[in-house]
Parts: sequence; C-alpha cells; structure tokens
Amino acid sequence: MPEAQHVASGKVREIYALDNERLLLVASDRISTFDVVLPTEIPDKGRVLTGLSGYWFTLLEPIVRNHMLGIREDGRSMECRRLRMLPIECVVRGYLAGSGWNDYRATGAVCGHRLPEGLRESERLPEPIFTPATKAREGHDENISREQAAEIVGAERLREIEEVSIRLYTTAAEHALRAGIVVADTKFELGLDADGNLVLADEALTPDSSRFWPADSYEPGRPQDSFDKQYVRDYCERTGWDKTHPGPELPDEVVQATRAKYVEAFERLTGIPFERYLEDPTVVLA
Ligand code: Q0T
Repeated sequence: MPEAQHVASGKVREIYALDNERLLLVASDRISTFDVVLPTEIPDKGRVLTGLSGYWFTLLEPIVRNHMLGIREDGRSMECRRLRMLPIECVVRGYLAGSGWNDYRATGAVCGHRLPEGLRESERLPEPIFTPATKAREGHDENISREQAAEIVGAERLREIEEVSIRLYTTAAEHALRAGIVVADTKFELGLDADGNLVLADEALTPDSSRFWPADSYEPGRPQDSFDKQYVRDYCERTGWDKTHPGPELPDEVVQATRAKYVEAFERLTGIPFERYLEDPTVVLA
C-alpha cells in the first residue's frame, strides 16, 4: 500500500494512516489462542471479521454513529474515520464467563454490579451489565469500577457510553441468538469525532472481540465450547503445548474445520453466502 503509513500493529490486525482524517484497518488471517498468535493462518479469517464488522455497523447505525467509510475490494480492509479514542474498553456481559466469572466467584460482584447469589459458570445474567476495563498493551485488560471509569471519561460521558454499549449488545445478541449463536460478552471501542459525537470504532461484534458460543449446546454450570476456536483449542490441548510462545503449527484438517466455523458464523449472522461477500464485499453494507 504505497499511499498508506503503517501506524500500529495488533496481534492479528494492522492500522495504516491514509491521510489526516482517515485510517485503514486491515484484518489478517492470523489466529491467537491462549493469548499466543499461532504460526498457521486460517484462510479468509480476516475477511470474515471485516465483513461481520461492516454488517453490524450497518445494522446498528440507528443506535450510534460508526467510523466505517467503506470496505475495500480485498474484503479484509476497512477505511475508517479517524477519531479521538476513549481510553477505556467498553465491555458488556450477558453471561458469566472469563474475568466476570472469576470476579463474581471471588466477590459476588463484577465491576461494582452486585449479582444474585448462586449463579453458575456461563449462566445468563438477569440483564446485561457494562463492565469497563483499562486498555493494557498486550491482552490482559483490567476491569475497573464505574468510579474509576468516571474519572477517566467523565460522569456524563460514562452514562452515555454505558447506555449505548448496552443497547448495542442487546440488539446484536438478540439477532445472533435467532441465528443460533450466543454472544456471551463483547468489547466495544468508542471514540469522539471533531464535533464531540460518540462514534463506534474498531471491529464490532466479531468472534475476536466477543465470546461466541453455539446456542444448541449451551448449558450453564461449565465452560462453553467456543463457536470459532474450539477445534484449535482442542488440538492445542492434545499436543500438550505449554501455552507459551511459540504455539504449534495446525494440521490442515484443523485449519479447514476452523475456516468453516468462521464462514458459518458469517453466513448465519448475515444471512449472506460468504461467496457473495468475496465477489462484492459491499453486500454487507446494504
Ligand atoms: C483508532 C483513531 O485497533 C486498535 O489497534 C489494533 C492494531 C486500536 N486502535 C484504534 C484506533 C481508530 C479505530 N479503530 C479510529 N477510528 N481513529 N484511532 C487506534 N488504535
């Protein structure tokens, strides 16, 4: 990309500056598990994630503005408006998993939300909760209280991002459940445009920014299978890998089964054949 300056790298994504107003977000086919990027790629994973984000941005536009300007022909690159990013992760949890489950077990609360007693691992919460976190450089974001979040973004802005985040999650999770996917939790990144309007940025409601579970095998009281990464995790467990860098190469049957799960998530959630997206990525923006 001769016209673009590389500005940042994530574990599986790159950001380029197009000009002062615009960025290019490029989703690679890299996959991480247990916080380690594996040496083997999953073909088309980046296209699935970019297409899903574009689909959700379009569906959720009535709730909040978003940074998307367009999806490029490659299907993995999204042109975006440059924003002033808010320095917190806007996490919404509809089910008790991950650090939410750990905090609940230790304290009976998650980020200041006191929860009923006796909830089981993976159980659906009485209502979704907003559990902000700080942005740590590599993985491991730290949950913060609403008081800490209010100090960072201001009390009024916090109320606004909490309301918007809950509405985004609720709308998307209902849509996904009808398609057989439980969105257990998700992380939004929000920014401000030059007029101070709240804008949804980053990727939205992808399997990399959310926990997707297959609805047909959902059962509280135990950890759930991952919709997308279960074959990868099972394989990694079978190899006896110690979960430190570098991870194992994946055999082709695991790669192909995992690619099929990403494509299945795309097709279930959008109702669009993935082949059509590959021919014309703008099909998700209708
Ligand atoms: C950003 C200004 O995605 C990130 O890093 C992964 C490589 C985090 N990040 C987001 C921005 C965005 C977006 N998205 C935007 N629209 N405007 N900054 C910068 N880093």
